[in-house]
Amino acid sequence: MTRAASPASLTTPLADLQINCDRLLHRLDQLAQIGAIAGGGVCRLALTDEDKAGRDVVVSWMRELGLTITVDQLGNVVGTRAGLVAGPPVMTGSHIDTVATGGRYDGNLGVLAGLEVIATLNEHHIQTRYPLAVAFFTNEEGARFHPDMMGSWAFSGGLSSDAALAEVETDGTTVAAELTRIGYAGTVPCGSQPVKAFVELHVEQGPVLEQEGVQIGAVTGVQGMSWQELTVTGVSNHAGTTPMSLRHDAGYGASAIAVAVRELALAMGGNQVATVGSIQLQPGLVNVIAKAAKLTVDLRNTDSALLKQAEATLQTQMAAIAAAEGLEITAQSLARFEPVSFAPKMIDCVERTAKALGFSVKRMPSGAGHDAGMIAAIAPTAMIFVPSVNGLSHNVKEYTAPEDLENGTNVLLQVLLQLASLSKAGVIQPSLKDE
Ligand code: HGY
Ligand code: MN
Ligand code: MN
Repeated sequence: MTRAASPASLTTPLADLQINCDRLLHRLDQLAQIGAIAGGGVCRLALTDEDKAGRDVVVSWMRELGLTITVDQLGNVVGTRAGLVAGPPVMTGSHIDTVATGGRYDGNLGVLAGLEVIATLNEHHIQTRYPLAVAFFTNEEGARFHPDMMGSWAFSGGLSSDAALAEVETDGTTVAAELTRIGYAGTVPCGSQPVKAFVELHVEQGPVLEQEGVQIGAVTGVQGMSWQELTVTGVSNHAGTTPMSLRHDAGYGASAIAVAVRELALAMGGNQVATVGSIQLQPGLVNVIAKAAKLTVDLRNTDSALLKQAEATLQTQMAAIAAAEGLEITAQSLARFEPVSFAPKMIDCVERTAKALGFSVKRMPSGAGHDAGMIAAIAPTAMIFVPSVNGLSHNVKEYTAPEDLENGTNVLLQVLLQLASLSKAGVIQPSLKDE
């Protein structure tokens, strides 16, 4: 732990309280065994058997910690610790579903760090003025069912649970059927659980903190994102006999779009990023000109107008490619979120707390989408970032050093204490047991 001896400038008398990093690391390791894949990564796609197994373990830890558990219609799970006064909780949390080639920290850290905060308060018999809650939200990754942040979007009332439940996966199963199958089709209506404030601890998933040698990120917001699935339709033909001038090659069309996507991001510069993450050709044979292609395009920008500009540029380029090659190109939106800015007071709290604990801290936007970006619609929200080694994420080699995990969780502890305990006197309410 590399923090100042006593962070006197913190506004709570529990500023010296620290989490138990070994316990946190042990839980991270246990959860990472569920869906473990070669290379130290995790594959726990939303609503699969692995997701169920992970959910069951986290719920068992919530019960051990004495939390009251609710499960809503979309399988969002909230564990709540009573405060001295009743009312909406100060909430932390994230997700435990992963992409197919995921790491053990993306999402999982935010949930398990929340449980570590609860465990620390329990063992020190500290009761907060307001209730505290730890949540994990369904299908944050959107890797199996679209859109991503599905659970937290519905939890915050932005997505109708009926629409989400009806979402169909490529193998034909629906969210509703899978939630029932894994036993997490809850009854609490989505959008019915108010939240006093929300703070999410997450690995940065990018290179900035590591490159600048900064310990904590005080996240200012989440960039906007636009996911599309494009279908390119051409004419299948013989690879050997068809002159180039007579081809309507869907494989070429998809490839030309992929190049155009990269070029539009480079031409725009700034925060614009663009990715073609998946391309499938039909029939996908070496000597057959592809008759069809399906590809996904992920566009992101911190600026709403520039994101729209990127979408419009892509549209123009697709039309030109279609005309030149004699193809039909259609687009279906899979997900689209405007950029989100977090509440200034919440960002200040994270930054002030990190500094008071003796950590270097930097304000920065999030390149990745997060549940916090959805909960910000219903509660003052902040995020805390810790460094990702080599900026890697959505990669089995995702790694964050134990010291950084500990630092981030201690910042989370102190931020939650401030948010959940500010009484009129501005002090922590000691547990009633101590009196
Ligand atoms: O795609 C994202 O940014 C998030 O990991 N779902
Ligand atoms: Mn995540
Ligand atoms: Mn992710």
